[in-house]
Amino acid sequence: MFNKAKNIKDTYLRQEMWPSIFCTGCGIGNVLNYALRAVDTIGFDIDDMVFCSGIGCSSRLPGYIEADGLHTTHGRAIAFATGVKMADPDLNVIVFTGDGDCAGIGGNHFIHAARRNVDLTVICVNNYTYGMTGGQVSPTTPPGSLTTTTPYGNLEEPFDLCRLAIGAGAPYVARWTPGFPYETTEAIEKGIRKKGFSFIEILAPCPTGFGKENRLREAKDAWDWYRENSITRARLLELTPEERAKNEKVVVGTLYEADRPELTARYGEFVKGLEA
Ligand SMILES: Cc1ncc(C[n+]2csc(CCOP(=O)(O)OP(=O)(O)O)c2C)c(N)n1
Repeated sequence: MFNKAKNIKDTYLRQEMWPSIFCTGCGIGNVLNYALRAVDTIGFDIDDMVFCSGIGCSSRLPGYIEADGLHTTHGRAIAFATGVKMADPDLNVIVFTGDGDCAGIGGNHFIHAARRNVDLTVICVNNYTYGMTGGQVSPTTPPGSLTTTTPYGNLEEPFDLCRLAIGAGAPYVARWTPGFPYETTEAIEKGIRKKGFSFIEILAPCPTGFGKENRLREAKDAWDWYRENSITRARLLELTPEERAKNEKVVVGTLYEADRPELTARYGEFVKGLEA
């Protein structure tokens, strides 16, 4: 359990970056808080960590952390992170990404890193939209939603990012919303500790981009919406098969855990074999 009293801001953040760029009611700041509390609980030396990101509001997060970071190009966070981890497997590498960054332009890097099982912790802030560029439709926008590029409602089916990660081979996959602070923090902690590709999707409100078009502009409405429209996996399993089949809520919780050989460890063994 994390230390609630600890002043995360003074301990881990670049003071000169304050205040943040995030809009009122945005969930990205919560994600940063939970991620740093997970790091703090594990107790890694921050100098042994690298925070990577692409482009987007969520991708601004490494810039706030007093640690090494790579704020790269749109969609390429996981590719850069893979390079960092392969070059120095002793580093603990965390990726902050958005739904557009991760599953739109970066979709191929995402599935291949999961397939390769590179030891990365990918924290994807899914706000159902391209937040930074003004609220366009993204690969996770729910059908029917209004966005600046779907003014009559989104006609496409969205990706389920967690199912995509599981299908591609990720050995640790979890989904939460910021309304579950302890569970989200614990999921990030587990993801960091996992030797392999960990994917933690955090559904987070974007009141300015997605929210303004979909009656979720007020922070309270958005937070209520996430609470009312999500169900924990544990609760879902308590329902009858008939009730479960009718469930339309987003399932949150640990969605998959397995053990698979990790790439940098395999590569290290391979190199040792050559030297022997
Ligand atoms: C190659 C490239 N294409 C497009 C853009 C424009 N762009 C910048 S941020 C962004 C969307 C970010 O959305 P997402 O990854 O979901 O993050 P969010 O801002 O919602 O956190 C886009 C399309 C870019 N910077 N580079």
